[in-house]
Amino acid sequence: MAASSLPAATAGPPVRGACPHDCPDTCALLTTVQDGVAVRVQGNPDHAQTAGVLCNKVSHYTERVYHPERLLQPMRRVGPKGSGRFEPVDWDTALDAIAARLQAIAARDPQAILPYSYAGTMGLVQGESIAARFFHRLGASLLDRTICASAGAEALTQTLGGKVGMKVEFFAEAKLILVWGSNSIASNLHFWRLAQEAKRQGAKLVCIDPRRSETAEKCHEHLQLLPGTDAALALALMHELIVNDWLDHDYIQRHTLGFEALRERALRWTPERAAAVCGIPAQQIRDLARDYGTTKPAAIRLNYGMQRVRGGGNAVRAVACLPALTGAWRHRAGGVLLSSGGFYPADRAALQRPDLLAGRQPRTINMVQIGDALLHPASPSFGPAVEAVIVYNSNPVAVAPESGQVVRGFAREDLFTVVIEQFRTDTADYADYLLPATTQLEHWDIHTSYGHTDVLLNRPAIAPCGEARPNTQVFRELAARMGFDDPLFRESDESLCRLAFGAQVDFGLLLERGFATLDIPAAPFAEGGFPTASGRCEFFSERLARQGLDGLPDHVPNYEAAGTSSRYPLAMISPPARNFLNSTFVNVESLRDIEGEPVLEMHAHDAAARGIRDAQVVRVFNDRGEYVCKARVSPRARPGVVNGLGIWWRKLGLAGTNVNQLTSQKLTDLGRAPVFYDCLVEVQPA
Ligand SMILES: Nc1nc2c(c(=O)[nH]1)N[C@H]1C(S)=C(S)[C@@H](COP(=O)(O)OP(=O)(O)OC[C@H]3O[C@@H](n4cnc5c(=O)[nH]c(N)nc54)[C@H](O)[C@@H]3O)O[C@H]1N2
Ligand SMILES: Nc1nc2c(c(=O)[nH]1)N[C@H]1C(S)=C(S)[C@@H](COP(=O)(O)OP(=O)(O)OC[C@H]3O[C@@H](n4cnc5c(=O)[nH]c(N)nc54)[C@H](O)[C@@H]3O)O[C@H]1N2
Ligand code: SF4
Ligand SMILES: [Mo]
Repeated sequence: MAASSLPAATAGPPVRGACPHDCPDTCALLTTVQDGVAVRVQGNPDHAQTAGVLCNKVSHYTERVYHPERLLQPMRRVGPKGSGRFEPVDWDTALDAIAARLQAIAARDPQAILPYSYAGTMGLVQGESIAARFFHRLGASLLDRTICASAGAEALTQTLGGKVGMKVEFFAEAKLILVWGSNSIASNLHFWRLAQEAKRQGAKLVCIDPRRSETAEKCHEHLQLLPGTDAALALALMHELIVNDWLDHDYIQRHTLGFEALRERALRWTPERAAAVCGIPAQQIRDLARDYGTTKPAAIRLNYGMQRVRGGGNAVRAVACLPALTGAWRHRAGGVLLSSGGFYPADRAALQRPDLLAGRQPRTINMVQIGDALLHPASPSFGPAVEAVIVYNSNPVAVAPESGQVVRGFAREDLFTVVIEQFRTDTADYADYLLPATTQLEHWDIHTSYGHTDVLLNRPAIAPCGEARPNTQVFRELAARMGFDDPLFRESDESLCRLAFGAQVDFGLLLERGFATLDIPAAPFAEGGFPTASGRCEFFSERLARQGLDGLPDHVPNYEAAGTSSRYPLAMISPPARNFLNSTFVNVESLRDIEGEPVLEMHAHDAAARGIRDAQVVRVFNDRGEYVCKARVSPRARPGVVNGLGIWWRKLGLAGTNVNQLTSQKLTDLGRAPVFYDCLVEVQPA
């Protein structure tokens, strides 16, 4: 471990930490340690957003940390790629070999080396700090980290000026809440708590989701639209707001840009037209518009469900325009929240040091298209073939689209693959060297959130298990072996935690309480002041228009829209299973037991038409591949849409694949993001 001036607390009061997972709630943790062993992980009752409650997954955290299959020592591949056969080696042997190989490749062209990482931990330090410095100094290919949120992020940036919105705590005071594209009970539990509070105070809750999710069934209304049709719905809502004059003309005039153009566009979207596109009754759209236009304050929890289709960016733009039309922003319990990430003054450049590129401009590879990238030969436009990939904080073989291609890529015998992991995931099976990583209970980190606006500090509660090391330490040691001798490669984790916000956040307070609240006004856009260039909510985006794109939000149909193919008549979405977090936790037995087996939810009509009974094993397929799972004939699925709950480890599924065998590597309209829920399939009894 890097030297640190503060000892990790190992006895006495619970150790304050932060949940590392990719979840908007970013809970404050309290870990009870006895004799050096973490015996319990609980929510910190002093942290308002956590309120002493954790989800079921992280309540089971010690099972994950002390799991019998935790990787506890470095391993070297002995069997063929993908076989998962390894032999233990010591750290020095592994790091020497990796450094030598990377050096040899870098001597020809460092761009042949690709880092691959995402949000296994959301921590700023165990995420991209020393790792980014290392790859920048090396001149490796850059990774476009688009696999989750970049369509919505780009859409918000073009509309509101950044990843900003309502403060989550004020949803409790709203009188109308639209839960749009989110199964909050599964994936945003602490928001759901606030929505429940609002409900008790008389608020109406409306869910907009193709699936009758756990959340949808607990709302007053559910608009069960077809996947990828949210922009049409939002435009029809605008139509109704305009023709009924449920508009805040003063707010529009003073704080928005492009109303006349938007008005003209929206007037073309009658409820009838949208109803035909969305596959829902026109009256349901009219009723929602009346509620939205006449209830104050009205709040929208906009989430990721709608973004994972071709028109995901436009859909977010359309929805993000609504609160400015009605002036909902005037009230602290009005507006929209997609992500609060843009409020944080984190100094990512200080952590990641892009200046180490020293003028070089390596190519950028989109992580969504890792399958194609690994199989791409050298060419003048692409650059060198990828010769080495270093994976940390991610499980691409399970989570990236079109897994057939991803697996073929990782199976290349000439590809040098290093995986830094806590477990032997589907991706780990393809490693040449597999290095054991610490968990959140074993390392320092500092966290922003995309659901609230507090900063959280995570102190290690226990010593690293076995020979596991923090990501930072792995990259420090590789840097030393590659001759990168600048002191910035030796900076300690605690010092990186301090650097993340510099003087902007009181580090003493973080050490003492574990969290600090950013100073943001309760109703940040009550008087406009959006962080766009114009300072207004931009209905019309000049910036998009200059790129040759539509300046206004519009409905962009799916690449693979429901009902457009006779061979593959069913639209498949693959939202998360409640007891997993992406592909994390699939190997924790107590959680996997609750999920049972990989399932595909089907409407009774679609099942009957195919002679499929409940619990029958089925083949789900399209031109990209095939996935075997169990059919669950269920009212959660609407006719024409099947729900393949994710994201199982391939090797723990029924026939060695998961839903991503079927998804495509195509990209969204904005933000270069994946289209996981824009996917046509057919289903047959297996
Ligand atoms: N338990 C659990 N929590 C998680 C995760 C997890 O895997 N498990 N993942 C985490 C991550 S990485 C993220 S990004 C967030 C995601 O969190 P959210 O954005 O809240 O998304 P989900 O819960 O995935 O819910 C998406 C919902 O959108 C619906 N949906 C699918 N297509 C469409 C569409 O076209 N339009 C509309 N309106 N809805 C659609 C799905 O049926 C699903 O109910 O959750 C995080 N939290
Ligand atoms: N079909 C379909 N596919 C999807 C989605 C979907 O809804 N449907 N959702 C997409 C979304 S929203 C996302 S965000 C991506 C998520 O994709 P990923 O970010 O790859 O998420 P996980 O599957 O949770 O894998 C994270 C891995 O990081 C490891 N890890 C955790 N902490 C550390 C650490 O400190 N060090 C190291 N070295 N490793 C660590 C964990 O053990 C885990 O295996 O998946 C996407 N894929
Ligand atoms: S996964 Fe989400 S809800 Fe669960 S403990 Fe972590 S931050 Fe909280
Ligand atoms: Mo995500």
